[in-house]
Formats: sequence, C-alpha cells, structure tokens
Amino acid sequence: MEKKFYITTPIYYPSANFHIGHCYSTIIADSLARYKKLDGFDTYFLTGSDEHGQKIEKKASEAGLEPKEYIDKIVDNAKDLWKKLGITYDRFIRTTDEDHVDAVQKIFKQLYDQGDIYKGEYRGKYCTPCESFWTESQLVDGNCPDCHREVQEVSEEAYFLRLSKYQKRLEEYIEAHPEFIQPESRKNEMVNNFLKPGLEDLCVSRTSFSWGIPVTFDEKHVVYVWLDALSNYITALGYNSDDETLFKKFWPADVHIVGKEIVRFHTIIWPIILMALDLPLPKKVFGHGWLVIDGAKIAKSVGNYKDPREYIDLYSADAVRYFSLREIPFGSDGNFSEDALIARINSDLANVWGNLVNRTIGMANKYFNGNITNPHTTEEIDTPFIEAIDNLKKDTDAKIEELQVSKVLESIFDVLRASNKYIDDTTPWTLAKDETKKDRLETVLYNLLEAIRVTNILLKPFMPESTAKVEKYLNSQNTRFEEAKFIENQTYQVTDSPKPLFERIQKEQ
Ligand code: ME8
Repeated sequence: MEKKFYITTPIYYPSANFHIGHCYSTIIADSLARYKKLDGFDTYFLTGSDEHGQKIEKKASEAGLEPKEYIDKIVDNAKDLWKKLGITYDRFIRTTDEDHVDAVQKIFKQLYDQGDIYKGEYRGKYCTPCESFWTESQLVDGNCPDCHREVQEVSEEAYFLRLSKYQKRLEEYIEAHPEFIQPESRKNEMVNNFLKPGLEDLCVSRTSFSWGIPVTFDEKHVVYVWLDALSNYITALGYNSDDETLFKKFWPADVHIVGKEIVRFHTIIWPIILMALDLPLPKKVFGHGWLVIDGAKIAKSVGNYKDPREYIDLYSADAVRYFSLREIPFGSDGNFSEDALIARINSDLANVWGNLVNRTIGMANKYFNGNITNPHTTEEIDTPFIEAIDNLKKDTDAKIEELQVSKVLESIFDVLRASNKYIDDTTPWTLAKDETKKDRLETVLYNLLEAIRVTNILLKPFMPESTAKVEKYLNSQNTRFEEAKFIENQTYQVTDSPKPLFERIQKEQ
C-alpha cells in the first residue's frame, strides 16, 4: 500500500499579523510533514487563513477598508513570514477561495436536506474577540471561559446542527480510538467537560453580520464560522468539486495540529460534521500547549509580542524553529523569551552541534587534508557509539509517531553530545602525535563524520538551512533517510574551512 501522510495546521484568523504562537503550530506541522516526506511518504501539508466572521468585519471597518482588502494585506504578510521560516505547505487555503465557498454551500445544503441542520432561534452568550458562543453554564464568573472578557446576550433566527443526534456515536468512537485525541489529558477533558454533560445543538448560521458564506437557500443567513472553517480540511483537497483526486488520496487526515483551546471544535464538532457527511474521521488531533510570556498566552488580542521576523533576522529561521520545537514538551505550555532563545542557541546549536562539526572537520583537514576513509582500527569504546548512531532513526521514527517532536530533538542531540564526548575520550590530538596510531586516528574521525552525517539527515526536517550547510561541508552522497545508519565504507573529502554553523550570542546588557 502507498504510504501517505496528510497534516494540517489550524487556519488562522487574519485579524492581525501572525505571531510566534502561530509560528509554533506551523513549525511543528512543517517539520512533521518534511520528516514524513523525506521518509518516503506521499505527503500533503495544508495551512491557511480563516477569513470570515464578525470580528474581521469589524476590524476592516475600523481600518476603513473592505474586509477582503484588509485581509489580503495580512495574508501577504503571513505568506512572507512562512517563506522566511521555511514553511513548505502544499496549499495555503483561504476561506474566501471560490472552491471553498462553493463546497461549503453544498455541505450546508446537504446537511439541511438530510435534516441534520434545522432552523430555530439562537439565544445565548457571545464572545466577540473569541468568536465563540457559550451557554450560561460554561461561563466563568459570567465571563468568556477562554479570554475572561465580557460576553453579550444575543438572540436571532439561526440554523442549528444536531450535535445531540451524534453524541453517542462520538462517545463510542473516542472510546474505541484511544489515539484519536492527543495527548490523553485533553481526551479526558473533552469527555468529562463537554461530552458527559451532554451536547447542545450548535448554531451554524448568523443574520447579524454579512461577512460570511451566504446560505444559498436563505440569503439573509451566512454560514457561522466554525462550520465554514473546519470544512477547509476537506474542501482544500477538492471535496465536493469536479476533481476529488486529492481528497480520495489523502482523506482522512493523519493529524490535525491545533492549539489546546480549539481541541473542542476539532474533536466534537468536526467529527460530527464528518459523521453527518458519512466521511471517515481524522486519525489524530494533537492539541499542543501555548507559548506564554510571563505566564500569559501570546495572543493577538493581548498584543504582547514582536514580529517573529525580528527573531528570524537576528538569530536565523533555524534557531527559531529549533527553539520552538525543543523548548515546549509534548502538550505542555512553554515560556517564550529572547533570553531562553539565546540560551538554547548557545547551549545546543553552537556548543554541541556547531562545535562538533567544526572540531571534526578541522581535524580531518589538519591530519588528513580532509580525505577520510575507514581503516577499521576499532577499539571497545567504538561499539556503543556506533550502536547509538545506528539506532537513532528507529528511535526518532517511534517518537515522531507519538508526535513527541521535542523528544526527537533530544535523542538526536544526545548522539551529538555523545560525539563530543567521544572526541574528549579518544583525544585525537594525542593520537596524531604518534605515527603508529595514524589508522586509529582516521577510524576515530571516520566514526565522527558518520555521526555528523546521520544526525544531519535526521535534523533536516527541523532545521533545513543549517543541515544543507553541513551536507555541503561533508560532501557525502549518502544523504537520504534510508542512509541514516552507520555505513562501514565510504570516502569522505570534506570542505576545507567551514564557517561556524551557529555563532555564540553574547547578549548586550
Ligand atoms: O482559532 N501558543 O484562529 P487563531 C501556541 N481560526 N500556539 C498558538 C498561540 C500561542 N500563544 N497563539 C495562537 C483560530 N496559537 C481559528 C482556527 S481551524 C479550523 C480554525 C496557534 O488565529 C494555535 O494553533 O485564533 C491556536 O490553536 C491557533 O494559533 C489559533 O489561531
């Protein structure tokens, strides 16, 4: 069977320029997509923007622009940011794209025709910044449970999706598929806080604003934003269009990467929409934690952030990618600060990786004019070192499967650290002083080059620019994922004077 992998990020609201939090989800998805692609999977990676709704309408009118004009600028800015960060999406879907609009209208009509959507009256609490409706019981001290701001009482004619009809089926599905909601703590939260108390039907249309996809058979209604937004994961692949090739090939998604605050929409509402459409459910929804600054979520509505390009320009895209992926453990929150970013660059990228590459290539040049083969003059200390290199891919594969990206990097950096220790233990500079130890010296350097080569292959998905540099320095033909193992015999002719991969950053006081 052909190996395929379909991964998505949330489609972000273009109400303001994207920040480092959006970068975080997108970097994880990009790295997983690159990993799978390099590992031989036919991969599709989707990201985009969620462009309808009252909040965007309001923002645009405050700026004196039409909604689409207002959004176009933000989307251009986002695409530039993704380019600078090395994000290799296959499609950037915009919910104003014609094919999406058309497909959503068809979905709405189908669900109405089959009785899953019905007309009623909406009464409830609405949080405008979060674009979320809440029931009285979900409010915290009378305020929005997500952002803690005031909510408004609203009442209007609206269409509803019958969530209640599918509740039992969904509970059974979640029970039978323990890997569906990741990490497990989020699964328990969904089941206990949302499913067990019972689902209320969901409002899926509005008449109080007009910036949305019109309901074809009742034109004063526009599709309310979550039905519009969630459908992007299938409309992007051509669902309900003349050409469903991509949809047939890639659906169901292998994983939806989302922030923890929208797991609820992806594991309750989205599966129910799919059940109603008689489509298979995504295999996994991964709800990651937040990047926080001094305990507060980095958010557009709080404004506590800089343009991510400032960090990219100062420290490189790879450093920002590495920091985001490494600093935040599976599913937890992680603190974002420039000091923490610099500390990671110095401790891991410069001191461990950069240092190993420089020392090894430097010695290969100094002692052998950069030309190294394997004389197989081995000693006991080599065995565990070579084993660690050989087993690394198995280890990273398993952790990728569990979406433990931070642990993948930890494993790779363990091998890089072990390599520096191997230098300290074998002391090549002492071997160099003794003509009879020449073969041993060359064996040591060969083993080190193998460690650099194999770790470099596995680091490619995470740090594409720096690994491309190391690949040039090593000048080896064996750069593919299937070659991420210790190769006994090859000839290295390494570059003569590599620039340091990462400079140590001295922070100005
Ligand atoms: O929710 N830390 O869009 P949005 C980590 N349009 N991730 C963060 C973050 C932070 N501080 N801040 C934002 C929406 N994110 C909807 C989604 S999907 C069908 C519709 C990331 O612009 C994280 O992935 O509010 C979060 O879920 C998403 O941005 C929210 O982006």
